[in-house]
Amino acid sequence: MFSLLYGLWQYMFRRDEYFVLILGLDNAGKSTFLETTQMQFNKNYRGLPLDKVTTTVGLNIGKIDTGRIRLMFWDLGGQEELQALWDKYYAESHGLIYVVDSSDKERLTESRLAFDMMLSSEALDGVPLLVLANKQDLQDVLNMSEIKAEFNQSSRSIGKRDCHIQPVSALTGQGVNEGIDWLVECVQRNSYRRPPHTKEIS
Ligand code: G3D
Repeated sequence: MFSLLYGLWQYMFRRDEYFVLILGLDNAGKSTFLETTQMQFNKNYRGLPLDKVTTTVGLNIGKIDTGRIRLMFWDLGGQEELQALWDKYYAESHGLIYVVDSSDKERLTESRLAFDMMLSSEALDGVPLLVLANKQDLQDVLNMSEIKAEFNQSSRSIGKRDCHIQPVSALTGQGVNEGIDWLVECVQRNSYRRPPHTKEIS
């Protein structure tokens, strides 16, 4: 009886928190994606107009609540010199979002190499991975097959973790909800490996 009541109390007053890293090259659209995600998921969120959002330098923090789950985002700068800081956050993360600029054909391979370097860290083993093919609202961008062909070269480092490529536009919001819904399901499914932080709802 006690455990039944305790379970009910936990269900009603506690929430699971998962940490999600947002990575990718500079200019890929990470800050814009974080801002749009918070606007779409948080009622009453008052953020910046998207044309005032500036590139991620250092760290942006954000959060969304969906059902009884809270995702805490760490959006890290993608400039080459800042990529060296990414691995400081790996051990604590429950999910990964990697943002690719679909309009930047010249930097596609550079983006895939940074992605490979990221996945070479054992600290990320088994962590669900959402790849966002961003800026799909623009004309003449790389399509999904072109992006998949490039990132398929990393299939060994992706391994058996949950992985999904989602076409999005961080600017218009297209595809953002679908991507986040997928990730929420995966981090929960992976919680036997990376348990969430459980917090009381205040
Ligand atoms: P970063 O944080 O990864 O460095 P930002 O990238 O979010 O600062 O975005 C870099 C530029 O790309 C910004 O333009 C931003 O408006 C634009 N951008 C981001 N996402 C999209 C998208 O989905 N579609 C389009 N068309 N543009 C996008 P500026 O001009 O401010 O540099």
